Amino acid sequence: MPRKIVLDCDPGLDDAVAMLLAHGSPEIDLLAVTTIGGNQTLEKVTRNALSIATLAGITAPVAAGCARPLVQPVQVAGHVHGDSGLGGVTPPEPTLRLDPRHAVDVIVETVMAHPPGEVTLVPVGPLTNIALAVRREPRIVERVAEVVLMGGACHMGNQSAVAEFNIACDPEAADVVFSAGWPLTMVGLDLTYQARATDEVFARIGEIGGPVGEFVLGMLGFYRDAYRRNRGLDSPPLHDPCAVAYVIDRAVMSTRRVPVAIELTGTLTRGMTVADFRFPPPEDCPTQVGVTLDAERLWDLVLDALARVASD
Ligand SMILES: [Ca+2]
Repeated sequence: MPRKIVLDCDPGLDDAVAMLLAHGSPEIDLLAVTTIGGNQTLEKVTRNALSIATLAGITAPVAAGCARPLVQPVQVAGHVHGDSGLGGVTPPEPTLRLDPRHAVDVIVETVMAHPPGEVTLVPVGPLTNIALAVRREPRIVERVAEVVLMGGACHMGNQSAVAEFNIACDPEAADVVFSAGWPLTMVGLDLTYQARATDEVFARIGEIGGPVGEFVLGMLGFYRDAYRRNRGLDSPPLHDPCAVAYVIDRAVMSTRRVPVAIELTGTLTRGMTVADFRFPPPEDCPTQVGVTLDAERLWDLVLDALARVASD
């Protein structure tokens, strides 16, 4: 049975690949795509989600969520994802219509419409929609199969020295999501920095061709340039697909069970995911973090999925 997921995202270059990975994998049943302001404004990321859905033939509902975080002002990542949010690539004009419902309602309705333990939430952007869904319908916490999110970092951040972008965008929302008590896997920077799009990966994507292959190659070229410029890295880490990959195949990464709390007040550390590795985790610890990635396995999953989408 394919795993049913709701992908909550802010496309975003790596989000776009996460969408294509979910759509192109027979192990995943993509029930809905919900959007959240993050890498770019809500308006732009929602348009991007619709464009990617159009390009890939995704027919699941796409619904727009929150334009800004719960408490702090909005911040976007144009220096990484470009003014459009998809680098220098012009995606096709969307033909898919936006679902009229708010993303928070789509998340709640989708989870509640399925039997307990069936729907997995995969947030790969700031956590505002997910936090509001918990507040709107607390029963989703018991009802989901699990939450597998891209965000956070146990050691080095990217938005600050210790905070990762998705969590730093809306720490209060992250606090709600991390303390809810549902089974939660944090696929953080420690893990995703092992998912490097190397020259070999670029060459494999180049072989896919067609509109989908060209689109991904163009996007990732922009992304690679941004990481060279901003970080001095030749092979950029592709964060968001790692969370989707873990839903497809548990063997793609090792995990460690550990309590994780969100720092809300530190002047230098706000938005940090504080993972407490000191003791054996409590028996009922609901959170775990990704530790070691099987990069070869990840890229096989991504490349196979892209090839499937391209040939459809
Ligand atoms: Ca994202």
